[in-house]
Amino acid sequence: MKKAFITGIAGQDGSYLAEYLLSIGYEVHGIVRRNSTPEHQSSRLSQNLKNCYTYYGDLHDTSGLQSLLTKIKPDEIYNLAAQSHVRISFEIPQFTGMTNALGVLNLLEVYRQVCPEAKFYQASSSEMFGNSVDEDGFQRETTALNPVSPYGCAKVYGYNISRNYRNSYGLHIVNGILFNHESPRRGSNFVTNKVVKTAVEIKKGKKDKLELGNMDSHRDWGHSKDYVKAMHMIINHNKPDDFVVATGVTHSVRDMTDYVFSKLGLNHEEYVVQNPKFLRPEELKYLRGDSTKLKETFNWNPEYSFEMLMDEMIEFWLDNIE
Ligand code: G4F
Repeated sequence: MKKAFITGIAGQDGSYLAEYLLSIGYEVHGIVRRNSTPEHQSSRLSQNLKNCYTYYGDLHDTSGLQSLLTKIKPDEIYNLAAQSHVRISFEIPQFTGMTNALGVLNLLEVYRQVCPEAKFYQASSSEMFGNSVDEDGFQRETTALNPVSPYGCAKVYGYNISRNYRNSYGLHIVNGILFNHESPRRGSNFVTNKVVKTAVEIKKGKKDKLELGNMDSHRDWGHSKDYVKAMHMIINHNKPDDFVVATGVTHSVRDMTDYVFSKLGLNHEEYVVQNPKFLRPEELKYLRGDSTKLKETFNWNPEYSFEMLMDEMIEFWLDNIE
């Protein structure tokens, strides 16, 4: 039975990845950060999953990581833990840097010393591109990295140090450069889930407006379930490499909002107001990923379209808001 170790196992991607690996016969171990409300740590991942074990841990606590990796001896390590909110990274830039940049280095060092025969996946992000777009309107593995947020800058460090460890020490380290990916498990302060949840609350008479920031930015939105399968393919490639994971389809925040409200029989223009508090000091305007390398190497194709993704999220909130 192969063993996987997942940081960020209680998050959207961590929980889907754990479920996927369990379904294909893995034993799964993962760390969650201790906080004062335990419900936050178990809301996405069922506590009764067979062959799944969680521990308190943190990317800043290298001695804890060392004893866990020594004990577990995983075959695959997935580093998904992060301060994952871009706008909030402007409010807590140092914490974001310590976690998303130095946290990667902490884990790489423990891995290199304790279980260097394992494979290592680093969760890199399309936020690293910033406002770089190739002439044909896509971002891909060769597109310049010009981050526009503390989050993006820290992720570039994580990406580069992972490549550096791969090249310097001959370790099997890979980067998945994932474009935005959502699901009903997405935190409700990310724009898709915020729009869907609030639109359903408006539909059910519980709210009368939706406050948003910039509605003109474009994102390439896929489903987290499709993307965790890509993570598993990427880490198991015969040679360690870096891959973009994206749908290749982009929508503006305005179009996504219009889609959701229309599905509920509402006109978004009657309810959406701009609140400057949700604007970012510098904005990443346009993302559209080219996953040709991933598709040609693994025959990966997303099962979910944008519409299927949004419809699943709408159904979830219709079922879960009284
Ligand atoms: O949903 P978002 O907060 O996602 P963002 O910033 O693109 O980051 C996500 O995707 C990255 C991959 O590129 C990940 F690395 C990262 O961890 C995260 O998963 O915002 C999407 C867009 C932005 O342009 C933002 O300015 O929506 C715009 N927006 C407009 N109003 C809003 C809001 N975003 C949020 N969160 N809340 C708003 O009220």
